[in-house]
Amino acid sequence: MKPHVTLVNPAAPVGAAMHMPFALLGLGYLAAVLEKNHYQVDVIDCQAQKLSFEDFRNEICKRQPNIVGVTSSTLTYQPALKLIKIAKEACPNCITIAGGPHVTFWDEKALEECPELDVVVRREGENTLLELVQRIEAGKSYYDLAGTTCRKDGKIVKNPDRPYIEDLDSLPFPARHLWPMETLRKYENILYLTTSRGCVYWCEFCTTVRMHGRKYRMRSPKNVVDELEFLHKTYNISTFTFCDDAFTVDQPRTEALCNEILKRGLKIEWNCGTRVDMLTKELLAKMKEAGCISVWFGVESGSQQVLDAMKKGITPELTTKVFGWVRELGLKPIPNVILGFPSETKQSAWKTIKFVEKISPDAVGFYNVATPFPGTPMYDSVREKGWLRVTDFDKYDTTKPIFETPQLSMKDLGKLREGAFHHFYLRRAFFFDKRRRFKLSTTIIVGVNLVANVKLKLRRK
Ligand code: B12
Ligand code: SF4
Repeated sequence: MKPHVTLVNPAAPVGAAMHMPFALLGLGYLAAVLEKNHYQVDVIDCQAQKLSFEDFRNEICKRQPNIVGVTSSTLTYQPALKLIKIAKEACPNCITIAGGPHVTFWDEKALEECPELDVVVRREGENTLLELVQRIEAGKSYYDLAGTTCRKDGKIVKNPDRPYIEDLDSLPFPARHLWPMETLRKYENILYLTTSRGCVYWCEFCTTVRMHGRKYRMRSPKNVVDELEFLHKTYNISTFTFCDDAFTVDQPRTEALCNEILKRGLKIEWNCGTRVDMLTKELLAKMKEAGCISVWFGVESGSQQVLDAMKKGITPELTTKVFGWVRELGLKPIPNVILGFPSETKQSAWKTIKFVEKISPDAVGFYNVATPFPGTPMYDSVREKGWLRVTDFDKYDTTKPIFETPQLSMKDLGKLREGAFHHFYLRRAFFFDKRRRFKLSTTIIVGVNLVANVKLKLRRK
């Protein structure tokens, strides 16, 4: 009998900062590969469907799958373990699998911490999950399966890594039809897709490059635009977000992708994220012509010393120059910032806050708190130095201080982040901007941020 597989996305812990729900690409790809191989597969997205643990129990009880695969980031790791426990109670014969950027680097610990968990799939999951399901179907053992960590005779066995998928065009498009797409579009009328995996940089805080490899693997422009066209026709949606960490690593490919969008006459709008050192003004102009409206950048810091400590490989001068080009062309640049990276001081943090206000006076700044995710050099270093103070992963949502250094306490870091938001929204330049003046949206943004900061303060007391 062909196994029935249920893939699960946990909800974030209560109180964690979270994005709008959407059809997750990781689970979407896994489901699509299983469907292509004629397996029965469905998705329970606890976040999108607003399911409590008890709702999940009822849902999984009804479905009685043979295999339950749960995804998790660090933030959703503990909820994921709870779901796995519930799944095993509700379907005692099912095989439970966990995958994603947290368990990839927490594999042995996850199996120790959760007796109900049978297998961890590390890194990219499509081929590993398919082979695992095929072996289960054939009644074969899977204890030696590349890319997994599992149990054998009461011991935890870590099998070798599986090579990455080189030909990304060979993958089917994510199985978004397994999500309640009409409900999701009420949250946001945007679709997400990704055109590459991996990155050529090696930033100290980054999980992605350690998950998907220090090599940029790309889908062809034709394959990407086929997906855009398919999504546009199927869901009648015209706004897209490219989730790639660095969309423009291969600039000729980005240009070819834009040309393909233009050639097919697709009337769409999109945004993407990239590095400031991987763009030219000409490429930005081409991107705009092809529908790009805004670009996210990992600005991270306004201090060269902190950027160097992060191994980010950029300078504030280059960031300023590229933000200038982006604005000149009428695109919206959005800076992503990390406050509190080891070696940060109050002075360097304020330098960053002022820097961001200078280069991006009108776009909302994203001030993340440096968060040491397992698998990164930052995590190892913070632990080795004895700086780690918060080990409850439910708090790892990048808004809460997790560690302190001799240069910066957690209390100061928390205050700096609050200060950054207050400063950003209460500047004359923002509030009295003629284009925005008297707008309800400005009042709401400022109000929401003030309330959030007051709540944060109260929680900390
Ligand atoms: C899109 C995105 C989001 C989206 C959706 C998140 C999601 N759960 O997919 C949103 C905007 C909501 C988001 C929010 C956050 N994100 Co985010 N996000 C990404 C991003 C850019 C792309 C994810 C993606 O689609 N990748 C492409 C797919 C194909 O890869 P994948 O998701 O890794 O899935 C593969 C494998 O992991 C594996 N796999 C995954 N699940 C499972 C399950 C099973 C059963 C199996 C077998 C295999 C398997 O197989 C999949 C296919 O190959 C990644 C970076 C990246 N490139 O991955 C960061 C990333 C996942 N995010 C990160 C972070 C930190 C966050 C936030 C905490 C930040 C914040 N303050 O908002 C929150 C936490 C959200 C949450 N619920 O976990 C970190 C996670 C680090 C960690 N250890 O947890 C990453 C890796 C970025 C980074 N630079 O380090 N994020
Ligand atoms: S450039 Fe971005 S994706 Fe690449 S290693 Fe640095 S943070 Fe990660």
